[in-house]
Amino acid sequence: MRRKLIIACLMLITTAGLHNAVAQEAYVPTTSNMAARRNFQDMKFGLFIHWGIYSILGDGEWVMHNEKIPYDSYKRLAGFFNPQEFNAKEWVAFAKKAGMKYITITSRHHDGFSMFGTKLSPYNIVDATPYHKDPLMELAKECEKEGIELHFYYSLLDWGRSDYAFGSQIVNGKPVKGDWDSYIKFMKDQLTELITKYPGVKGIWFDGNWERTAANWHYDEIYGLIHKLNPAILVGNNHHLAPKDGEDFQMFEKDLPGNNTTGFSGESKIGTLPLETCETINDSWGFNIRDRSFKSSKQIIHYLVNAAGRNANFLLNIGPMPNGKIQSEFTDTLAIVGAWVQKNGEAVYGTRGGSVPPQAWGVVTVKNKTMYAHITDPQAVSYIFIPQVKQTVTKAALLSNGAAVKFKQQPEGVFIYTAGLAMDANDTVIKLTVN
Ligand code: FHN
Repeated sequence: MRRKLIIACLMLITTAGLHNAVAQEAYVPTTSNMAARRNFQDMKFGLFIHWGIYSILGDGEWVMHNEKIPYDSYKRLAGFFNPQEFNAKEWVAFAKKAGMKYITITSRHHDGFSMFGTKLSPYNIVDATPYHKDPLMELAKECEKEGIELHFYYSLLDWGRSDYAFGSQIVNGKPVKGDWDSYIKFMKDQLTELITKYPGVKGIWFDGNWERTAANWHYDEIYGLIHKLNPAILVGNNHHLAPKDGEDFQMFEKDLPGNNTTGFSGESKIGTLPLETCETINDSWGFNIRDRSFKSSKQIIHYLVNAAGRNANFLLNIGPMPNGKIQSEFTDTLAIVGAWVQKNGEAVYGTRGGSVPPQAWGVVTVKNKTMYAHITDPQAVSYIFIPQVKQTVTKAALLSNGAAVKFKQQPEGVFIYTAGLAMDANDTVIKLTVN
């Protein structure tokens, strides 16, 4: 009997040891995940959408917090949210026309309101609004039909739920108030809904870690669950830190990788994962009725090209209005961007950047045996110099009209002579064939 007991104990210890070893094993992405990462990098341009009940107030997605609106008062907005003019077809067509290949939309932001039909909280668009419909389902179906990838933004931070207990002190990885285990379970259950109910979801974009840096977010369980439900789903987290185990892409907020003008990216060391950078079309994420700091089509094209040259995707944000429409300033500007991308997309989609560091005149993207020099800042010189070109350049031509461009290759790089060339006001692309 005693011997049996000792053997049972030994077995338990060994199993626990094995279990620990498994739990600590580093994440190994599947083949399907690696293919999804490559596809993600090929897409290059995405539409970010911040949309929620806050749009009614026309003051951005932080309005509840910034204006110190009590949660119970803020919640009343749900009763007025009735976006009768929302049309998934129009949104997807708008993204496609702009040359975007994927959409990342807020499924739940920091206000805790679920913009999808969830069974896990009555505070959602189907149950708590007179609209009673699920726009994310409509969007998912339309995206799938139109070949646009859909990713869901998901806030880790929640200003209203009692189990999250916003403002609570964190001790031993948990808020002192609230019920952390219940909150983690709630998120896991909602993520399961998002991944299993909505067709064709390809990515989850987390945000809000920065509010509770000392908390144990149980990412091993959360990321593990997502990859168990669908190994190809790309997980990213806007924690403003170096990538963590289990993540599939790294994002930067309002800064190109390597820059830190906003102060968010001080600790965002660039890792080896696919990169994405997000920026707003004006100065706001959620609809802001007073914000008229619209970026020009040229600024947006430059952002896209500069991201591509740094090997990153560009996720451009808009905040739709409470009626479900996208304001004309955005549609007009993005139609111009789309026309440019239509002509020059070859030098953006499917390319990789980073083999040549950014130059004062612009950046370089590469696809197979072709290099694209993007001259976004022509300056007052009659040539540009591309350093570190190891392959032999056999031909140089303007992408826009195929006209031959003079060049000279030296051991330290290639000189491209631009005098007399038909320059593009946004970005003059010189196509170099290399072998
Ligand atoms: O607080 C959010 C903000 O509302 C918005 O969602 C952006 C998007 O990158 N992320 C947070 C700030 O880091």
